[in-house]
Amino acid sequence: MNKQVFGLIGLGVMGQNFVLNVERNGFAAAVYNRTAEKTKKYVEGVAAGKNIKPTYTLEEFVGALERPRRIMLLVKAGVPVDAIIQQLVPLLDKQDLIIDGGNSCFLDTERRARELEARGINFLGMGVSGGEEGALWGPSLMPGGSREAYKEVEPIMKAVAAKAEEDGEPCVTYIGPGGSGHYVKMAHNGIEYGDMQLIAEAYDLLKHTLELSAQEFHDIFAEWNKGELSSFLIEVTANVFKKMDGDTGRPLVDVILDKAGQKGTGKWMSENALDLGAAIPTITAAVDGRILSAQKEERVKAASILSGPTKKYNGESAQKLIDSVRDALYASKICSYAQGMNLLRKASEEYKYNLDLGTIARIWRAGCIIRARFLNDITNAYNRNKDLTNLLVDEEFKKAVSTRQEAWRLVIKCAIELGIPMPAVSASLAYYDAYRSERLPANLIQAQRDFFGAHTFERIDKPGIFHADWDTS
Ligand code: NBP
Repeated sequence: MNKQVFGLIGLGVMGQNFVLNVERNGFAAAVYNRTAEKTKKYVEGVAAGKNIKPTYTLEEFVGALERPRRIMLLVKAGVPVDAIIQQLVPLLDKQDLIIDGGNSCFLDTERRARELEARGINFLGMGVSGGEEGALWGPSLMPGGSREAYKEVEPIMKAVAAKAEEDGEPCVTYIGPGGSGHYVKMAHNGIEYGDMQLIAEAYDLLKHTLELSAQEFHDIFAEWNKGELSSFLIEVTANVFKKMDGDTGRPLVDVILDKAGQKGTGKWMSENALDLGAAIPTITAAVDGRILSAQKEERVKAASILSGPTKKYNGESAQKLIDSVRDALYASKICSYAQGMNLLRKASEEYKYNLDLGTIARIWRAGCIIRARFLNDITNAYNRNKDLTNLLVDEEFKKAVSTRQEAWRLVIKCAIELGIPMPAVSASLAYYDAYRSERLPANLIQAQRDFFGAHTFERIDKPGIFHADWDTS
């Protein structure tokens, strides 16, 4: 009897859709889920009549697959991944491959790769982006682990991945060894946090200054989606403003509670950036923004205690302000990606991932949540100089920021005057101003450190390590 070429464990929204995608592309699949009813419902429902074999024990699942087996896990990240691996491994043969397609922490992936390698089992940690629609019609895939193991599934992954509009290239590439695939997925998600916060801040400023209607916001974001900001997230935002609430007749966005949730990948990125000594202030501001938003009850109390400016907006014309906010958003986005790519560069050195940053930007062009026209510009920047230290010093990005900085500063000035928080837009500008500063006030910090802790300092006029006797003038 013919065996199936691809096995999937975990029939959540991602798993169900991913298998349909695999089967639609001509690969026979077997599926297993911890809760059997879900498997039954799946194969009798959306998967009926397709070459998708249901299995109800792991033994049956493993027995249904051709060797070396290709098994992908799409289960909740964390303990469930270890639990499934533990149950699977005794049933597998050497050279079989396990792919963890969930949002696992890259450090867990490093550990699992070591443990499985020691047992002769191949392992890939693969970031999958694009949500349920992406899983079904073409996600962006970030596989990391052994290159030989990737070769075993490359034809399947290239077939199921999203294809870039510009050149039809599949949005998947071998990322690098160990946990690099999940590392890059983590960075993708952190950048996504940054994009979403920046868009929300742009909306907030315009809402408070111009008191725009949902229809006007729809029109503005739809217009922005035709230009340099063209992206999935701007398109989603435009469409959000069209949705009306059936109960109240108001725009749905206006009745949604202002408490943002998070599942941790943004926080992981900020934590890791601190570990590696990489500054990602825009992305961390986005994580902080979600944390502050979640403290709703405290904010409501504080709102009746603390005061801010009372003045009303009385600045530029509405159109000039809208255009300035668009420019501020784009300049901030460039800074955010500069930080994200810089973190990837540092991680590549630290963990020996040998990441190709231009190619990573290329596989984010379609399928994933941060897909955007702008990613072509990033790939082009790395094509011009593969050792680019920071996107901001690329000729094209330098121009893009400098032609927008007047508008960028105007928007932040307006936010400060009116007391409207724009933490991510402001963090981007501060990053830009700090990065372009030949001299920062760290001389004073070094003096303070030497004063109270004899931490020593270097001088600008001669080499060496110095300590001053601060008690004598
Ligand atoms: P969930 O993250 O909600 O996980 C549901 C699946 O995990 C079900 O099949 C469930 O089985 C299984 N599972 C759990 Br929970 N504990 C288990 C255990 N101890 N042993 C075996 N199976 C277990 O599903 P999802 O939203 O489809 O996401 C899957 C992965 O993809 C996650 O890592 C997620 O972070 C990642 N991801 C999700 C999205 C998205 O948009 N949802 C996007 C990108 C990546 P059961 O049916 O028996 O409970």
